[in-house]
Amino acid sequence: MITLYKYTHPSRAETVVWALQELGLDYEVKELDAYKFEQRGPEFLAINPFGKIPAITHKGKNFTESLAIIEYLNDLHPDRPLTPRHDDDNYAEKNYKLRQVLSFGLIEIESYLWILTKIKVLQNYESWPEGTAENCIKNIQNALPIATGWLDDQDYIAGDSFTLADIYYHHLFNWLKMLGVTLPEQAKEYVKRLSSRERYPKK
Ligand SMILES: N[C@@H](CCC(=O)N[C@@H](CS)C(=O)NCC(=O)O)C(=O)O
Repeated sequence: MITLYKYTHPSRAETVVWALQELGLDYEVKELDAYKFEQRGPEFLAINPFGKIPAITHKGKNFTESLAIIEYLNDLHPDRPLTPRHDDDNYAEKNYKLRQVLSFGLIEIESYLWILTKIKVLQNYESWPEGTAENCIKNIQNALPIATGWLDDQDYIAGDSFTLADIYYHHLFNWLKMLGVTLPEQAKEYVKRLSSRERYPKK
């Protein structure tokens, strides 16, 4: 049995829930209350010493980092449906595309988004020089046309089929929206389309 640790409120862990649903894997959920700092209690620190969710336990082992967890879950499925098939003639190119898109999102969008979150949402914990939020938004706005450009002639962010990159970019775009960053129309439509997938977790 897979145990997923998530918060009582929406967070990155929702990407893991979606992956579990897409893959049809059995799992149980343990919810932590971030406002009571349960992620920093000894019981959870034994699972993730960094004190962050999501984390999963499976076969007595602990797994952390949302994207790596999704890759692990995908590997548990005999068909690995969330990554390109190894027997595909264009495997190398398709896998490169997936890694390129993920790397771009992590470095060119999420890093700024994370700082923006620290400034706008978690003001009590850290202070950042004036103008940092504006710089973050500028960098994100520069990166967004590249990401949405990938959707010009394909339905999915890394190619012609649904991959774990779609789960990740759906999360990134929703996160941007939550912080008041204006999304290109194409990104809004993409989020709407993905949210209507049969296995998208219903709230
Ligand atoms: N790179 C990590 C980031 C994990 C992360 O920052 N999780 C946040 C919630 S979305 C968290 O647990 N923050 C609580 C804290 O820092 O105390 C991942 O993708 O799993």
